Amino acid sequence: APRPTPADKFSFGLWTVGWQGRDPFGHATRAALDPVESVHRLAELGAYGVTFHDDDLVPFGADAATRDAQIARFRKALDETGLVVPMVTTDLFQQPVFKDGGFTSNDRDVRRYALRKVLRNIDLAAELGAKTFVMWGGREGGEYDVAKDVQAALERYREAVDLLCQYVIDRGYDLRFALEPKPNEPRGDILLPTVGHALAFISTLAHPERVGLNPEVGHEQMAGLNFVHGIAQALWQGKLFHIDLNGQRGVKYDQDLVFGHGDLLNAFALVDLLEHGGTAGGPGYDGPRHFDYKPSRTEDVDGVWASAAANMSTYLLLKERAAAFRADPEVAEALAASKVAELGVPTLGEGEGYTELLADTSAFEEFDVDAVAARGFGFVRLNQLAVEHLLGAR
Ligand code: 3MF
Ligand code: MG
Ligand code: MG
Ligand code: MG
Repeated sequence: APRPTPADKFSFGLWTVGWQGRDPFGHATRAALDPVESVHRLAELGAYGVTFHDDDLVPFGADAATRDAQIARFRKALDETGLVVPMVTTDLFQQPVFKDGGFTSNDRDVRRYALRKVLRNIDLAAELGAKTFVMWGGREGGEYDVAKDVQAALERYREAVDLLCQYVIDRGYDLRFALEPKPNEPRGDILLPTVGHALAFISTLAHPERVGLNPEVGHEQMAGLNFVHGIAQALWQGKLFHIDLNGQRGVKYDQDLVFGHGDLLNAFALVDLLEHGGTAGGPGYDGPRHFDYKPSRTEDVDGVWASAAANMSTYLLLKERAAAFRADPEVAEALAASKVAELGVPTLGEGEGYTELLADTSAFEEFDVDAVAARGFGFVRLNQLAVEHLLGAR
């Protein structure tokens, strides 16, 4: 398998490789990892970046001296390895105080405390040179429809994000926010459950240009949605600020499998989209390829690093396969037969409006509905070529 290098821009959260395997039904199966060790191991494996929640790096409630010492150790590891911190995120979900959410808790004191916690973490993100601040509102939601005024909650969510944007602008930080949608888990229903909900929410903000998305493969697939479609829309709207790559097998709990260990064909199309963009000149993605996966609790510590490496090699293999797909003349011919590029041609001609369209008898009066309806698009042949490339059979 191809060997990853920093130029591939692979990054991992401390909480991913550091996951000890604790789940609602079972105890931890692995010892805790020191963030400093994780930085060294990730660098050896070829990653370029590491990300973290405030509480992954510094234990919640630690005093100022402990916090400073831990940050200093981490910085030293970054300097020694050359690893960067492209993104920092916030933990408003683990501590009991956030059991009904942070920005949208029914308790106003909790909301004010959550904002203070995040402001402090934003300072740290800027200090470490992060360009993206991710917010996953894992506890923003509920189980009981009568217990949460969702309109008020969205108002408070907006109030929080507006305040954080204003803070970043006033401090002159080169930092953008990325909201991470998820439909459920740990709450029965989480606010901003999908890419679409989050995009609509962003359009209501005071500084919408500062806020984009960090979609996760498994989160959209948990809702039965097509991740590639979600990413394509986020790119089209200029909102793909960051991405969480992993694997998920259908509508069930959040599996956080290795990238590609879920819907492999969708992962192939995703890498093709990120690397090559749309066929009609739509943009690709040049940000970090960030893995938000969990080494399964069946694995020992060697399995942790093997699974971290697996994410990167799967991505690189898919990238190779996607390039081969694009370079294959038979694929080019099948794409043309399927009129894939024709969708990039505007439906109306240059300077044409409805008057000209109404005057065009070839568009309607003389249009041969039956002949066109009888014509196949050849999509299955095209998809089979993709499968053959994916399987290394071409
Ligand atoms: C949960 C998640 C989160 C977010 C993280 C922000 C703990 O399903 O995906 O990981 O990714 O909080 O980056
Ligand atoms: Mg997740
Ligand atoms: Mg997940
Ligand atoms: Mg995630």
